[in-house]
Amino acid sequence: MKIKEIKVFVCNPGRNFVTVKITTDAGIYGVGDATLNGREMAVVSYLEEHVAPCLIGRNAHDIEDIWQYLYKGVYWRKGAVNMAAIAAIDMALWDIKGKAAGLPVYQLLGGKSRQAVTLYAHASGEDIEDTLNKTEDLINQGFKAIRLQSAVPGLNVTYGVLGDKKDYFELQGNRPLPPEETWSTQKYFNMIVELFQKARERFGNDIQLLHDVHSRLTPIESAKLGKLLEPYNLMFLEDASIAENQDSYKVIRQHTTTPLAIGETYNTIWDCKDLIQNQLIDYLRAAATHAGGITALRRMADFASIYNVKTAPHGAPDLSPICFAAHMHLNIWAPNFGIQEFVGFGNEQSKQIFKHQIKVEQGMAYVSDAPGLGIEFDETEARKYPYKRSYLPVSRLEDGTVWNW
Ligand code: EZ4
Ligand code: CO
Repeated sequence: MKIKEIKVFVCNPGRNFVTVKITTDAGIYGVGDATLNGREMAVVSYLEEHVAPCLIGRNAHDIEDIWQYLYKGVYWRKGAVNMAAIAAIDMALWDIKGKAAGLPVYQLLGGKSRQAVTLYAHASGEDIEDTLNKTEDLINQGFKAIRLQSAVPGLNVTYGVLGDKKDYFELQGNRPLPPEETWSTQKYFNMIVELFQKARERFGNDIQLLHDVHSRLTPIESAKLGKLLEPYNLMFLEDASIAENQDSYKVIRQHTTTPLAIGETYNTIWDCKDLIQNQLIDYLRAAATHAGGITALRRMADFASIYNVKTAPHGAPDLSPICFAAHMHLNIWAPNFGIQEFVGFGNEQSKQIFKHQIKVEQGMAYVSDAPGLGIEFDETEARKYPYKRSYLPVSRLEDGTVWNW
């Protein structure tokens, strides 16, 4: 079964998505997600100019060999653009193999380790009361784990809430230049403990609570936050600090028993090898789209399992539903799966482009039993919503210093 054609699509049904479609001479095709928010066209060009020509005529069944060929053969290993391209090719090849075998991808990985995938939803509010009201709505929908974010009083914009989100949605996925946001650790600390204290008062101890710091704190500030939040028993604290220096998590770890999660920006196992083998984290958030696909994530999950680290794949709206489908197969298989982030399946336009049978009920997701990844990509629908240049925001301290991001 030879690779005959590789096409790359960029569509924007509210957000940009980069999709790869591989067609074989057997008529079977597969799809993969290569979305890299804010740098989409770099991946498109990388795929079209540099990756696709090398793959035409190769055996579509040779997933491992193609992965190694692209990863090692390039000489310039790793990197977000490179790994997103490899990831999309890899996902599409798993999709093809599953379709050829007549089996869903999770069966090719080793079968189910569980019947359903636990999800955590987002409650992002303009103030504490708003966040808590949104949390209550999600509890009423059946979610048992919820990520709480709240705007920081005194800052013009807080990432992911308030100004940031409004700006993004009003412009309909088009931010021609990066907006800038201000950060103050002091102001954040004044809000964050109250948020979780009130959440526990209102919702009791049975619900799992999570929080994403978006890497805005230094290691010692993270250590302090972890300690302050211990009474509220978080499932995990995400991206407390940047860990380009993986040793920096030793500072956090030695001070707090709040579980730690990191990894949504990671490209390879090398970004988290020390974090995992020194047991400095509890959950690995690497995403199939950004860390080299199903082949790479399977390997990372196995490595993490040796050190009691669970998987908790990134599930933000800037990953396409193809990535979510890939995660579903990994999640239902991985013995050390922890939890999956979930923000819905996008708007109506998105749902017309990406069609699948994943069911969500009472905060749990049920994998599709369709062969392959179990997701269809409608090219004609996608063409109706062309690419729009759009950036993630940049963060600065109040004195103007570019801050951790
Ligand atoms: O900042 O997907 O856990 N989710 C997140 C997201 C990310 C965006 C960046 O591309 O942190 O909001
Ligand atoms: Co995050």
